[in-house]
This record gives sequence, C-alpha cells and structure tokens, in this order.
Amino acid sequence: MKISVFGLGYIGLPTATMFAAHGAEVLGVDVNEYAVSTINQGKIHIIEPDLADLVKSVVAKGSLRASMEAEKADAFLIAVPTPFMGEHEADLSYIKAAVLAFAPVLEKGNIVILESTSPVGATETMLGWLTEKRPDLIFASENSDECDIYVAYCPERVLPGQVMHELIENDRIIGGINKKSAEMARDVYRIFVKGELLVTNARTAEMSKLTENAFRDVNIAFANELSLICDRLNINVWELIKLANHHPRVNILQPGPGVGGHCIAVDPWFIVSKTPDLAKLVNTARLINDGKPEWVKSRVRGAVLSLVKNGRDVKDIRIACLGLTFKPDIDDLRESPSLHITRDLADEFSGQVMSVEPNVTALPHDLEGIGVRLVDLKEAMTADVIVLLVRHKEFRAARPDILPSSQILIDTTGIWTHPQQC
Ligand code: SAJ
Repeated sequence: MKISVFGLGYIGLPTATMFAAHGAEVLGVDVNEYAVSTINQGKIHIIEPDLADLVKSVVAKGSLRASMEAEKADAFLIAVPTPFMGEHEADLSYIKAAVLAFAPVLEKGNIVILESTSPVGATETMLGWLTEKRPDLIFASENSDECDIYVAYCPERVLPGQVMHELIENDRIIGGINKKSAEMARDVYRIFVKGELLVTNARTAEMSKLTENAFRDVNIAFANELSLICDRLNINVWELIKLANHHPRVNILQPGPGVGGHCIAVDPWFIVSKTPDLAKLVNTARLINDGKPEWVKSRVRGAVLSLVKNGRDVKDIRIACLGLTFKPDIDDLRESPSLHITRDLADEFSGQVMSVEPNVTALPHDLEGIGVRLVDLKEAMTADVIVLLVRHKEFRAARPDILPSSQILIDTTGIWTHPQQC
C-alpha cells in the first residue's frame, strides 16, 4: 500500500514512520523545507523518544521519503495543524491547503483520512472542497456506499513523550462518512495498530476527540480551582488531593501553573465555539485553567513585595523560573503556561529573570530579547524568588532540603513542597 501523510509534525511524522516500518510505502509531504530535507537525511526535526532510530531505518530502507509535492497514493492522511482564529474558532486553512495539493492526483478507489483535531463538521467541509476541485469523481456520501473516493475522520490520541508506544497500543476511533469508508480506514490503521479499531461516523469521531480532551481539561480545572481555594485556606493542596484520592471512587488530577500544549488548551474551545449557549462547564474549565498563570504571577509579585518590605531594592531582586515547556520532560513550548509566565515576569521585572530548561539548548528569541538568561539549576538556586513551573525529572532530583529564609519558593507543581505526591 502506498500512503501519503500530509503534515510531518508531532503526529504526522511518527504516523508516517510507523506505516513505513510496517510494510507500507510512505511519502510524507510538508511545506517546511527544513523538515523535508532533515527527514530525507534520515534525521528528525522534533524530539520524541524512539522516533529518531525508526526514521533513520525506514529512510535508509527507502520506505519513507519526504517531499514538498503531492504524488499518487492509495491513502491520503492529513495531520496538519488546526490553530485558533477569531473567537477561538478553528482555522481549517491548513487542511484546505493539503486537500487542494493532493486533489489533482486522486484516483478511483483512494481513501482520504483526516486526522487533525477538528470541530464537528470539518470532515464534511473537507469533502466539499474535494468535490469542488474534482467534479469528475464521486466522493463518499452519508447515504450510499457507492463512491470513487472514500473519506473518514480518524483522530489520534497519543500522548507526547509516549507517541511511538501509544500509536500501536491505543484503541482508535474510525469515523467514516459512510460504512465502506470506515471499513477501508480501519484496514489502513490495522497495518500497525494493535489496539481496538472502533468504527463510527465522522461527526461522532470528531466530537469524541474533543470530548476526551475537554474531559481532561475539566478535571485539571477542578484541581487548579482547589489549589486557589487551598492557598486561601492555608491547606497544602497536594496533601489534600493525595488524601481525597484514597477514596475508591475519587481520582483528582494535579494542579499546576496552567494548562498548555496544542491539544487540551485548544480543543475544548472547538466545542464552545460551536455551542456557546450549552457548553458552560467546558467554557468555565477553560477560563479557570487559562487564569492560573495570572494567579502564579500575582504570587510572584507578592513575593517581590514582601522582600521590598524587608528592605530590598526591587531592582536587585532576582527571579528564577524553573521550566519552560508545557509539561515535564519534553522540549515542546507550544501554548506553554510556564513560557507565558516567564515572559510576562521578564517584561515586568526587566533584566531580573533567569530561566532553567534542561530540554532546550537556547531560549526562544523573544525571551532573549527581553533580557531573560538561560542558566543552570545551580545558578538559579541563588535567586531571591524561585518559581518552580514544570515537574522535570532534573528538578525532582534536585529538591533542596531547606532554602535560606532570604529566599522565597513558589512551587506550582508540588514536587518540592509535597514530594510524596509523585
Ligand atoms: N496537566 C496538569 N495537571 C495534570 C495533568 C496535566 O496541569 O494532572 C497539564 C500539563 O502540565 C499540560 C497540560 O495539562 O500543560 C496537558 O498535558 P497532558 O499530559 O494532560 O496532555 P497532552 O496535551 O500532552 O495530550 C493530550 C492527551 N489527551 C488526554 O489525555 C485526554 C493525549 O492523549 C491526546 O492525544 C493529546 O492531548 C492530543 O493530541 O489531543
């Protein structure tokens, strides 16, 4: 089987590689010239455990190639970004660009599979673009299995950092525009998926992806709200959660500096923007999680103020922010609350903020531009205010026994203030 994967990012590249490692002939297509040339050299442009070796081997074998141009294939998979536009609506323009790129090479019997996280109805919208571009072909429609081109929506549910394992082992939802499309898509994923392949229609599959991430967002919002309540009531929230979780039917997640990444901080909005009058809980959870970085910054301001009250000159106070990525032990800075907190603090306390991030070799340019310095943990531990933002393994291992009374620790993760939770 010849498979074309459009979008060679955090999902597209591992997926393309997995197909190539299981006997398919794969072409990865991307608009990013650097990504294409890096992959064709057998290397990778992102960090994901176990991906580099597999890419090296499938490129050497010739079963994975990358290109900026579409070619004929049996199956076309789309794994491009769907960022926000306007009032938290999904921007489907990358999907449209991919579809228009391969529409000219589509042939009878092909299947088109959308993987990108999308609002309900996006697969039907994509179908509209395809139909317009190729009026000579009959595309899948809800009421008939007779068609030239099959169309399905099949979201991924892999966790960054465990993508290679989860791609194979996770159950997967296969939403066909019609029954035959779902069956064909199921056969495509059967190439490497060991988990169950659960067949439904495209709209339910779209909503299911959004639902899973909204569920997690709501649960994290509960933990984040508890952290604010506990702070006011002088209770250690991590101890509280640990105790409450001993109840056989309670499983509270962990509070943090906010929710980041390109999935949980984004996808619930696609539900809200479609049904704003109904999605009240989902909307509130987003607001609680998005509000947490502001609360962390107010805690830092409070710490600075208390040092000033003790006679320190505000200009001499140094702030160390530990962690920049959106979650532990990865290099991904997308929608990262820690990055936003660090940037805003550096704007406010110019030249006084340093950052420790073991998973990057250089700071993003905008942080450097506002005077943030990338330092090691040893130097950061000499700061006046230490803001622990990410549960990186390096930080867990370096938990200080005791900090001098002149230093203030703001631990948004609990790994230093309540290490038993981990
Ligand atoms: N977080 C907390 N407290 C927690 C758990 C997470 O504050 O107890 C924060 C993290 O620090 C991070 C954010 O939430 O900032 C999201 O991290 P995550 O590990 O929960 O999820 P993602 O975004 O890496 O991956 C999610 C997963 N979805 C679910 O678990 C329902 C993954 O399976 C999806 O494939 C992925 O979104 C996606 O691509 O949609």
